[in-house]
Amino acid sequence: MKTIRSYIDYLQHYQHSTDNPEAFWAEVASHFRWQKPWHSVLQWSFNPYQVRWFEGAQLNLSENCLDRHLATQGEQTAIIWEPNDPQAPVRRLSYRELYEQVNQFANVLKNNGVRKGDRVCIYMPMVPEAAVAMLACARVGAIHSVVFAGFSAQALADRINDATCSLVLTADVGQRGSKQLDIKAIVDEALAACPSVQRAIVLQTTPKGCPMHPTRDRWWHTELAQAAADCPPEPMEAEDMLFILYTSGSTGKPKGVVHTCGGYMVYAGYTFANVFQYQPAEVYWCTADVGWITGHSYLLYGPLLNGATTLMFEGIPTYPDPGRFWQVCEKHRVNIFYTAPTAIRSLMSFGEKYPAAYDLSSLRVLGSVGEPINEEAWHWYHDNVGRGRCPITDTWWQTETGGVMIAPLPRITVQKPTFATLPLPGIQPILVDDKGHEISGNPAEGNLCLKFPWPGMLRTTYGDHSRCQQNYFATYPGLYFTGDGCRRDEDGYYRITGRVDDVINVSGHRIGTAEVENAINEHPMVVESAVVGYPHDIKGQGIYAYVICSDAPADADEFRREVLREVTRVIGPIAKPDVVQLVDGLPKTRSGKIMRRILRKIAEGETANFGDTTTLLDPTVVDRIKAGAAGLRG
Ligand code: 7RM
Repeated sequence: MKTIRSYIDYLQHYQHSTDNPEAFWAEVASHFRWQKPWHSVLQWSFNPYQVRWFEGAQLNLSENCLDRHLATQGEQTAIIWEPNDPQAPVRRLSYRELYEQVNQFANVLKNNGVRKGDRVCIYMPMVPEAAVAMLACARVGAIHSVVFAGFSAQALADRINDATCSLVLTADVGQRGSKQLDIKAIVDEALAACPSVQRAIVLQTTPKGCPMHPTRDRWWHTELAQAAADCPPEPMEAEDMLFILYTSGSTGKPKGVVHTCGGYMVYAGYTFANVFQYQPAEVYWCTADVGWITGHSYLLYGPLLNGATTLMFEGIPTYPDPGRFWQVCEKHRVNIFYTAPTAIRSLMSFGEKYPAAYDLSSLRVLGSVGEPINEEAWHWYHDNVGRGRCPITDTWWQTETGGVMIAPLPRITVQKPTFATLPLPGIQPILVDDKGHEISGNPAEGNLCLKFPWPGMLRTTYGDHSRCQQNYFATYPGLYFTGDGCRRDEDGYYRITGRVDDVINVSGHRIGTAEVENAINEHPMVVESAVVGYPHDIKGQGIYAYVICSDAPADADEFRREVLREVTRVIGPIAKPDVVQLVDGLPKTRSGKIMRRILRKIAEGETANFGDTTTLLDPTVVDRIKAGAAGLRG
C-alpha cells in the first residue's frame, strides 16, 4: 500500500481525496486483490441514505488477509497469542498456519449447514480461534456477529434473535485475570430463547470441558478432524454484508451496525497502514477485545490486510499485577501499542514504578481510542510508557465509521495532547449548531458531522433501514451525525468533547441510558428510573441511576444490590450503575419529559446553577434529590 510519508504528502493526499474522491479511493482499492473489478467507485445519497462503493466488484476478505500474503510471507507470524497466565505457553500462528486453520474451519462451517448470507454468532474469549472463526465466516460468505463475552445471556439472546443467527461459535470458558468466565453456561441459557439456532460449535480450552447439548452442540476439535483442508474463498459482491456488530444508541435496544465486504476492507486496510505507520516485521498490539469494533478493525482485519504481526492478549491489564501490559511489551518486543484511556488512567493510579520496571525500548508508536484522553493521562502515557520518544495517535472513530476518521499520523502530524487533530484523507468533517447550520472558521465548537461518504461507513442497521436513516441522517438532513460534540481550534485541529446524546461512554464502552433504565425497571419494586453519566476518574464516565421505588425498601443497600444484579442479568456487568440513588420523584416538565440536564448536574456534584426550572411540574423535587445525593458518590 502506498502510504503517507510526510506532512506535504498528507496535504496532497487530502486535497486529492476531496477534489476527486472516486479517483482517490480507486487508487487505494487497487492495492487489494479483487476477483472482479468494479464498474462504479461510488454511488451515494444521504437523503435518503444509500451508499454503494465498488459496485460490480467481487472479492473475498479472507483471501486478502491470508492467501494474498502466502507467496511473500507465508512463514511470517500473523498472530502472537499471549495467554492470561504469564507462565502458560505463547502461541504463534504463521500466515500459512492461519490460512490452513481458516480453510479447514471454513469447511466445518459448511459441514454444519452454513451458507453464504447466513448469520453466525461468535461468543468467544480472546483466543486465536476467535480470529479463525471470523476469517472462516468471511471465507464462506457468512455474516458474523461477534458478541463481547461480557454480555449477559439475555443480551446475547437479544442479539442472536435480532440477526436470526443459525449457528453459534463459542468456548467452554474464558480466563480473565484470577476469574474464570463460564462462557458455555451463558450460551446455554441464551440459546433456550433462540429458536433460530440449529447448532453450537464449542472450543475446548480446558481439560475439564463443559456440558454439551446432545443434538445441538458439537466440539470444535471433532468437527475439525472431519473437515477437508481446502476451502476456496467465496466470491462476494463488494456490497454484500461482511458483519453485524451491535452498538448502543440513545434509544431502545442496541442496533446491529452493518458493514460490507469491499468498502470495509479498503478502509480498514488503508487506515491501519497510515494511522500506525506500520513497518514490515514490526510487532503490533491492540488491547481491544474482538467483541468491539476496535478488535475487528485493528486487532484483526487491518493488521492482516497489511501482512502485519498482530498480538492478541487474553488477560487483563492488572493480572497478575499492574505491570502486565509492560511485561508483555517487553517480552514480545512490541513496536506499536494501541489501548484505551481508561486502561492508562487505571494503570496510572498504581504509579510509575510498573512501566519503569520493564524494557520498553522496542515501542515506536502509541495509540489511544474509545474516549477522550485527558491531559494528565496523555502525558503519563507519553512520558512513562513512550519514555518521551513515541508519538501518540489519538484516534477518533466509531463502530459506524468502520475505521479511524480523525487522528494524528505518527511523526507526520504535529501532535497536541487531547486533540485527535486532523481528518484522514477522504474524511470531510463539519461542525454544525443545533439547527444544523455549519459553523465555519476557526476556532469553532459544535456537533460533529460528516458531509461526504467514505468506504468504511455503515450501510444500514440490520433489519431496519429506517432506524439507520433516523439515527444518523435525520438530525441534520444531508449529513451523517456522529452523536459527538467537538471543538476545532485555531489550527483547525479537532478535539472530541464527548457524546451530546443519551449515550454514556464507560471505560470506552458505549452504553445507552435507555438500555440501563429498561434493565432497572425489570426489578418488581421499581416504578421508574432515570440514568445519566457523570465524570469518573478512571472510567471516564460513571453511571448514575435515580430510582423510584414503589415502597420504601426495608434494606436500602440490599435493594441497591438487587438493582445492580438486575442490570447484570439484563445487560452484563459493564452496565452496572456506579451510584443508585433512591428518589421519590424525578424532575419532569409539565409535558412529562424528564429534565436530564438537572439530573446530570446533580450527579456531577453541582448544588446550584440548574438553569431554568420554572417549567418543572414540581420544582421542589430538585432540592430533595440534591439532599439525597450528598455523600452517595463516595
Ligand atoms: C472506536 C470506538 C464511539 C464513541 C465516539 C466517541 C468516543 C472514540 C475517541 C472518542 C474522543 C477519541 N467505537 N470516542 N474514540 N472520543 N476521542 N479518540 O470507540 O462505537 O465503541 O464508540 O467513542 O464518543 O462516538 S464505539
